[in-house]
Amino acid sequence: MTNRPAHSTLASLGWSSFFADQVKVSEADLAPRRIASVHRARIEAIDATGPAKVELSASANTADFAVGDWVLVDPLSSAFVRRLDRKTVFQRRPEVGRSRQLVAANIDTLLIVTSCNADFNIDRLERYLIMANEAGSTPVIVLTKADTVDDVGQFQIQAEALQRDLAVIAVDGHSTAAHTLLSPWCGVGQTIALVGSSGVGKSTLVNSLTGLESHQQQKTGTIREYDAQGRHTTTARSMHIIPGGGLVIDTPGIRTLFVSDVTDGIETLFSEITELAPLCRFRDCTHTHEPGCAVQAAVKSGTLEAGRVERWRSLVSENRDRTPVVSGPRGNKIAHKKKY
Ligand SMILES: Nc1nc2c(ncn2[C@@H]2O[C@H](COP(=O)(O)OP(=O)(O)OP(=O)(O)O)[C@@H](O)[C@H]2O)c(=O)[nH]1
Ligand SMILES: [Mg+2]
Ligand SMILES: [Zn+2]
Repeated sequence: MTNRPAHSTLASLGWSSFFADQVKVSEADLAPRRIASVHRARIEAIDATGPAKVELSASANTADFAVGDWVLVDPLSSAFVRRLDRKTVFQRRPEVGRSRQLVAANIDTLLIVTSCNADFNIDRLERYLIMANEAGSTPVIVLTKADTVDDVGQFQIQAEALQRDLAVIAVDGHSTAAHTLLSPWCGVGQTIALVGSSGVGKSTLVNSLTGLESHQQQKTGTIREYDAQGRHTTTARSMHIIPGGGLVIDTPGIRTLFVSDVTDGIETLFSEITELAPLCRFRDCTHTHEPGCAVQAAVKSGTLEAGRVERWRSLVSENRDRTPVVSGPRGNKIAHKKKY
C-alpha cells in the first residue's frame, strides 16, 4: 500500500456522494478513512495523505470490517467512530451455521480470476458469478495464463456463454499489457477486487497493475503441476493504489465457494430462464414436468440448453439448503433482506 495517486484526493480513493451524504452535520469534524487491510488484531487505512491509522476499542472485532470499507475517525487520536454503509459487498458463508465472511466492500468491479488450465471450471465460475451479482458489483471474468495455451478462444467462448453481456478478458498476468486490458475498470476512484482459487495469478496481476518495486510487491507462489492448485500464498486481504487511477484489492484464494444467502444473483446469471418463467401455465412451475412449461418448451426447441436448466435447479437448491432460516411470527422464512 505504498503508491500514492498523483493528485491525492478522497475521490481518487473512491469517496463519492454515496458516502458523503451519510456524514451528519455533527460529524463534519471527523475524518473519513478507507480500510486498506484487515488483520486479526488491527486494521490499517488510507486517506488522501497516504497510510493512516484507525484505532479500535479493545472489544472491537476486526472481522466486522472489510477491506474497502469507509470509516469515520477522530482526526487527532484516529479513534474509530463509525463505519459508513456499504455500496457493495462481496461476502461468503464458508460453512452452514458459520457467520458470513467479508471479502471486500465498496467494489465497483469484481474480477473473477481463473486460469487457462485445470482450474477452469464452469460450475465454479457460475458460483462466483452468482455471488458477484449478489454483491451488487459488475463481474468480469479474467482468464490468466493465456500465454500457456495455443487456443485461448475456447475458454473465452465458454466463459462468455455463462451470463448475458459478460465481459471476459484473457491475459498474461506478468505482462504490462494486463494493465491496458484492465484499464476500462480502473478509472480514477474505481475499485476492483480479484477473487478466485489459489494459484490462478491474482497477486501476479496486482503486481503488474501497481508496478511496485519487488520488495513492496505482493508475494506470489508456485502451483502443483498435476492439478494447477496453488499453495495459498496470500493470507490477508489488502488494497493497493494503481498508478494512473483506481484501486485493486487482492484476496486469499478461496477453496470452495458455496452459494448461500442469495436473493437475485441466481436470476441475473440465468436471466434467459427467469424471463421465460412468467410464460409458464402455472405460476409455481418448477420447469420439470408441468404441462405448458415455457422453459421445457425452449429446451425442446433447442433455444435453451438442458444442462443450463439442470445447473440452475441445483444452484437454487444449494442456496435454499445453505441459507439460514429465520423464524418469525409468520413461520419460517428465508433471510431475504439485503443488509450491507
Ligand atoms: N505463465 C503464466 N504464469 C502465471 C500467470 N499468472 C500467474 N502465474 C504464475 O502462477 C503462480 C501463482 O501466481 P499467484 O499470483 O501467486 O497466484 P494467486 O492467485 O495470488 O494465489 P494465492 O495467493 O495462493 O491465492 C506463480 O508461479 C505465477 O508466476 C500468467 O498469466 N501466465
Ligand atoms: Mg495471491
Ligand atoms: Zn415452467
